[in-house]
Amino acid sequence: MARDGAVSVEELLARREPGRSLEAPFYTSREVFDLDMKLIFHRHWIFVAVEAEIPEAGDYVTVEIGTTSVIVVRDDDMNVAAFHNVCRHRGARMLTEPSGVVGKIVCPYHQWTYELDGSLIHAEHMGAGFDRTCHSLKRVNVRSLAGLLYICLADEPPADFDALAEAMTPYLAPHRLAETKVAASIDLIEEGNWKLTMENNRECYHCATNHPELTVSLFEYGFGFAPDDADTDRAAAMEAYERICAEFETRWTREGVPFAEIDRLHGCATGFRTQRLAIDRAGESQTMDTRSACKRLLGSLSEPRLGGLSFWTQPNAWHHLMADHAVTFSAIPLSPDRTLVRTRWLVHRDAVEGVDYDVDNLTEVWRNTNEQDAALVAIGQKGVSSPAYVPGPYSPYTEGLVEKFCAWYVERLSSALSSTSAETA
Ligand code: 3BY
Ligand code: FES
Ligand code: FE
Repeated sequence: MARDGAVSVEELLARREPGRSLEAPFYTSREVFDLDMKLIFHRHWIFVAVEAEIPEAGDYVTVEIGTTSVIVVRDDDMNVAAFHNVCRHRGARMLTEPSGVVGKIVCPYHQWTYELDGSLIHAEHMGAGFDRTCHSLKRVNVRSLAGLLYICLADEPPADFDALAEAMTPYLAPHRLAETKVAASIDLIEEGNWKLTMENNRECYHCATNHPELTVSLFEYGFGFAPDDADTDRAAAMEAYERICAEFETRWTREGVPFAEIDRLHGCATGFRTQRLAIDRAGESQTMDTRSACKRLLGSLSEPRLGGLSFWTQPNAWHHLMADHAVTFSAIPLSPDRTLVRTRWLVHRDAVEGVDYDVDNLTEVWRNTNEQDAALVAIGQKGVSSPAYVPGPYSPYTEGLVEKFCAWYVERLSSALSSTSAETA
């Protein structure tokens, strides 16, 4: 596959140097973007929503991945189902709002009507020989991971989601995300390629100077930091951090919440990583005073001082779960240089706004942090678009997880391209 008569994407992948950022076309070219949509976003498990957005039968959200629109709906049996948002008559998009509630799915064009299980129950003027059963909505694979909803647009989704679910369910379960409600939700469009959004998320090299609100609660060592940084004398700070971690481990053990790091960020289709991390000062939450933002704790947790469980999935998500609230993030590519970052703040479903929590206080840290990250991604995109850009080296101490993101991406795209060319050979 030749790109503008220049180096092919296969060649760019083959010559990618581990430990350095990607070459410019990975962030700027339409051809790579289209491959990303086809081979990454249409073939892997993508985090798109939370169960709390669709608590009742008929509640739905629509999700746009490139030109593909998906309806994620709570069906009449209270299960989560997902369908292509494409009418089986002449293909019209049926639900055009980002969210809502429906009794049945009715196409606005000629009123073909579908049950929430996707079956077509009404289609006027189609004649005696018309078989409704052959015209159900096309299903999309959907899985709830303890309340986090992942879809996969491939007919045969990667089977290793089961391994992810098995490993992660004990970590997520105590927070009972399926019993939360969405207290706030913000969509932010970053002016950068989705991989710049993800790379930025996978390091905290930039935190100390760019995130004054986040660094009130966050220990930079937590985020994939490899000790023994030859440049800095951190021995005393690391020792203090380790003492604090030991205190948290005692509380985590008492509370019965798993905390050991799991890192399967690459080498598999459904890459992920998790780690329960200490929080600075009061130790409770990613808030401006590091105390719980919500009085009602999640699930049956009784100890507010639990730090936060961080959970990252390839290719497009990260989550932070504390004792009192959780924040979920998804990145959805819009174009080679634009990415939607959707953030949702979840609190116990019985928590009362104004009594148990204040939305401004709950959202202050990540509202600001997201804006700061968006500005960083935008300057990143501008820089990599310059002819002067050449891939630069990652820090071995603070950017190990960025490398793992890129390694996963290069691995997945290369293997998808080689199987695609084998199929067409
Ligand atoms: O949310 C995260 O996981 C990363 C790490 C610290 C900053 N950040 C956006
Ligand atoms: Fe949907 Fe005709 S396109 S009813
Ligand atoms: Fe950041």
